Amino acid sequence: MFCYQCQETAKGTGCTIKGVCGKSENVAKLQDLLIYTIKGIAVYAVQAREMGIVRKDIDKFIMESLFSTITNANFDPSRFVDRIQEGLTLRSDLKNNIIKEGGTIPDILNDAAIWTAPSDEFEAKAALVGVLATENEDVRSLREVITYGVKGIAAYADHAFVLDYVDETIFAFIEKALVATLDDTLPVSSLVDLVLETGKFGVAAMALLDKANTTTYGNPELSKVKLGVRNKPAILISGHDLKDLEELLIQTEGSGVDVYTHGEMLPAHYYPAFKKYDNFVGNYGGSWHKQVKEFDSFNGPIFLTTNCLVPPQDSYIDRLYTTSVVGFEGVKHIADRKDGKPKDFSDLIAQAKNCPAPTELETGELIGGFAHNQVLALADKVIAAVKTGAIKRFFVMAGCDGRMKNRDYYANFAQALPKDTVILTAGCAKYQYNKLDLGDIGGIPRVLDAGQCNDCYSLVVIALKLKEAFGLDDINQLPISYNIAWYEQKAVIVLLALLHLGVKNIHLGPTLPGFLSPKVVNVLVENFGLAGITNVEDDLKLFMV
Ligand code: SF4
Ligand code: SF3
Repeated sequence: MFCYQCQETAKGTGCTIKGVCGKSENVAKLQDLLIYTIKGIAVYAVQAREMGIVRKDIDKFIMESLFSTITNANFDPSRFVDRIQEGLTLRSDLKNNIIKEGGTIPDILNDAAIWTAPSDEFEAKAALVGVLATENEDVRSLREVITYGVKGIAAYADHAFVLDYVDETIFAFIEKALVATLDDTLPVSSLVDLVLETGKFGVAAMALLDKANTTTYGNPELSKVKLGVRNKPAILISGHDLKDLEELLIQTEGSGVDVYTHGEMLPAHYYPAFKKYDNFVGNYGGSWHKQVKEFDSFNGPIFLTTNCLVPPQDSYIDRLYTTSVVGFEGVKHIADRKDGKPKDFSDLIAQAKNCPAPTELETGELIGGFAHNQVLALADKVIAAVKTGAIKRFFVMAGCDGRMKNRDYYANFAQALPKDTVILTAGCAKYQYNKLDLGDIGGIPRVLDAGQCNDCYSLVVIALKLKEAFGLDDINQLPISYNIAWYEQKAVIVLLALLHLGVKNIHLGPTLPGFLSPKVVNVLVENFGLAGITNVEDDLKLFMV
């Protein structure tokens, strides 16, 4: 196997025996083959689209397949075998569709569009089509940046899709980009352009999801979230899917079972729509990698709606449930919605009733909900604070958390920041510092949490509004520094989105991606001032000049 799509990849260069994330060789290969399969489907999808044939089933399949291969989403080999088989069937169906509508299939097609094999030969096929099949390291690097960016787009588009928000141009781009990664004639310069275009569609996907979330559940607002527990049995929900949460709250209401959030579901507490549920108690624990300890002491059922799932411990595996693209062998899976009916959580609720209440980990509360609408409502105060010098600088410290010890850089950095600075955050990176007492500036908290990783979009909206308010021509003239932490492929699309918007001098850590070749790093350094991190002291000096 070879996988280097996440920040924790072995030695910073690639997992070759088993994933640091726990992904087996078998699953890694099947994921490679699934990506290859959807690239083949995309070949026909691009042609079909040119003929005016738009197939929702194809778009959905490609989107969900991409999402299922992101880090910590699905570890179940049988799900990938099924998906590849379904993909091959869909591919011939789409091909026949084109022929039926009068289209001509070219005589020479990429192998991705024509290969076929029985499932017992999938692994052998996968070995020929993985990441390393592209020999030139710069071409490979650019192809993978595009592929990982598209995985991030797919994840966000999928959340919007669940809420019935769809943008056809996003699907068209995903398909075009996938086909481009098969094209050996494409010059490096075109691949670089495509990387930036990927960022453009990352912005589109995040904007779409923002619209879907805020239209459906209201604008996030300044909220206090409890960290303690009550003395009632409960269900813990994690991941990013708000519709799953809504259905769970409806079904648990009045049942005597409480609901708590974990990891990236924390920002759900900021949405007005969920505040009416008395049994929606608070947030339990920290970011995704803490789950191996915290799921045990939660005592009740745990429901994983999206990434990040880590291979479960025996102590709670029988209380774990997955849904949609998430999966793990031997873990119960909640079936998708069918015929307009909600998902069925009766098994979780029944199990919860027989479990003890959660063991308390901490007490107190967190403050959050500073997405664009809330921050803009405070704009006068914020602008005045900048003008008087009470706020000297903003630090965007959004992105992911991770299990490696060197992530404490972010906690130390947050603590070392001068008291006249404000942290803007989104994503699970915040767990490194959101429970530190960093105080406030004239009533404005020093950590402003916009929400989930996709809510980085909010931070961009805020930056653009500040640019306008200060009458600046360039977003880079604002007193904002970017010290972003990344882990998986949603963070890749957040980075590409920021680059597309013209944000310069982003610092990315804790390490630069292993999938960036030295030459590609140079392009990003020269054109965008991209940099890594060093140590808190030196980085602070650099940022505060
Ligand atoms: Fe390794 Fe990350 Fe790939 Fe898992 S997702 S196999 S940790 S590079
Ligand atoms: Fe976190 Fe997995 Fe990236 Fe959504 S939950 S930011 S790592």
